Amino acid sequence: MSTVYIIDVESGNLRSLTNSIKHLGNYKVVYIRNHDEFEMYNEDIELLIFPGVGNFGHFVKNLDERGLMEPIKNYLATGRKLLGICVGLQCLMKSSEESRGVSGLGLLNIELSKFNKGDEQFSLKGQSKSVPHIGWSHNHRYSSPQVMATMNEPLYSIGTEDKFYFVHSYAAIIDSKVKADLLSEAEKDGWKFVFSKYGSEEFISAMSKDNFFATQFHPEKSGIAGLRVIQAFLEEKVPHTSCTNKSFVPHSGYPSRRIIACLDVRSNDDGDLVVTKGDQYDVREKSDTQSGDVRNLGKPVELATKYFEDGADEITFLNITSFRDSPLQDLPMLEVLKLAAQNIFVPLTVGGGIKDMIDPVTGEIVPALKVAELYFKSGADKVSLGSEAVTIAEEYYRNGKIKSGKSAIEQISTCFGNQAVVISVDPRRKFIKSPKDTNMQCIQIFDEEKYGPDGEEYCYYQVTSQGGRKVHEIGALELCVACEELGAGEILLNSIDHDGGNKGFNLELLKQVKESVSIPVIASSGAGAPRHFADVFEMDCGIDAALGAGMFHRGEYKVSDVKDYLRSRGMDVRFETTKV
Ligand code: 1PR
Repeated sequence: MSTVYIIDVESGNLRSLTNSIKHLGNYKVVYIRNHDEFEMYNEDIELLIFPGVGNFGHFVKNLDERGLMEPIKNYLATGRKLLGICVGLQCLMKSSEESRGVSGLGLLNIELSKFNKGDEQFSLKGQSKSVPHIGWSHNHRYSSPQVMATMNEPLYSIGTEDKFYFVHSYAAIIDSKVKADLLSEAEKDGWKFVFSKYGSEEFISAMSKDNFFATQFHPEKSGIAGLRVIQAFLEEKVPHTSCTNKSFVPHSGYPSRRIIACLDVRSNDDGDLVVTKGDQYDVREKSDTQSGDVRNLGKPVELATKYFEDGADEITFLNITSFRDSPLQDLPMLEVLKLAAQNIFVPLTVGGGIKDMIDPVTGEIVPALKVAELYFKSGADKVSLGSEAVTIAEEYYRNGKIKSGKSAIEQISTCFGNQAVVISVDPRRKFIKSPKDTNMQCIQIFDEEKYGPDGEEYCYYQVTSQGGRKVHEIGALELCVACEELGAGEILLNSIDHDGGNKGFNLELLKQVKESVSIPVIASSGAGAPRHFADVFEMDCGIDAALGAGMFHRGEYKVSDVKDYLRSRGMDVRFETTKV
């Protein structure tokens, strides 16, 4: 049995990486957390993985404090195998705009820069480019025709047909700083590069020299295509024969439309954890013949696995009764995540109860950061904050928009990266007679049939918390703007008015919010048919992810039906049919 060693600086989800390695064969996985552990295993290490998430400076500082920089440098010099992932690729560069004054390992004289929100390619379509870049993208070329000519097989099985999951704001972007000649010099020195594009910006997506290999994308989160890449690294074979170096073709630079399956989870009256769904957040059966029980639509892990196999690009689990305190080690979703992460190799988000909490057993205050960390260790890639985000945004406005640095959004994003923090918003429409009646930005209603019950011609979307139970004097737009400012990386935008209605997403609300933030917005609530997903993507305001719940749970449509439909409308979606 071979052993795979993984550098663990406790800043992310290593469970998925470990699971993907175990899924591929009979491997033992050992974590290396500090200098002493590195030295203890050093002579035995033949396969080393160096995964990184979050902020460049935070990650490098962590490596430094643990005395790992030198051992990694020395290891590389011996020519043994190493796979760097995401910030694990970035920190091999000289530096990053993200953390001025912090030096990486400096294998290449490259400074990473941030994606440009004002990308012309997006502006031409009247959209702003979302940053971070979150989603599934192609790789579209190797560095130069000369390098390609020397290659008979794709680098570590990275071909052009497959899409890989990226989540990052900074990259080795080929621009005036990272000039093409710098790369050709590196090529002469034996480096090979693979490039991807986000909008008009081209960046290094993977690179390799001798036994060293690194990817900006997350192979452990890239479905079957990603598993093949890890397998190619572990086994030094290239099993995917259908792509060749000749098959690279330029692609648009727009990530695929993401289809997310969402599972609202809670205990039913017998105490079993079930996936449920209602309308407008009421999840109890209503018909005369039913007893008012919690609607049971299946088991969380079974359903999630089915959706993964059917092509879901991400899975979201929401603990909808999180306002009831649980003992820290007994949070119901921890087990769900651990089991789900064993066989699901796309990003997993968990929400519900990510807040400072009091452990009812020990009476101790547990900070939200610690709660989030438990979820990351159990297999989550992102955590979603609902009620806590409302409290944080209210405080932010009360304090004259001054950041305290102490909020859960700021703390989790600093440690685990902005991409790891999703804000789940539960707004309900509020009609008003005049914009003067509120401080919130409102929407004018032009269609008379849609006026409020007393003929109101304006509305805004008033935020609720605790699953719609508590109403707040803050609008969805204002909440999202504050959370982006504080470091959130993505918005999951529900709409109580549309939830469970099967009549389509709330386009008016989605447009209003997306036009005010530059982080990605996930459309949620109301999906009842594949055409509803097309409606939201064709709105062209920059929304590239949409979520369905009830229509999938009730078996009315499969994820693949939605993707087939979108493809028939000329939209780019990820398809994956083969096994590793
Ligand atoms: O406030 O941080 O503890 O998080 C609680 C989380 O649980 C929030 O994300 C909140 O949206 C969610 N939640 C709370 N109560 C309910 C409920 O239904 N009673 N679910 C609930 C909200 C919204 C989506 C739903 C879509 C799509 N559900 O998850 O799946 O609306 O549904 P559809 O496609 O069937 O229309 P905290």
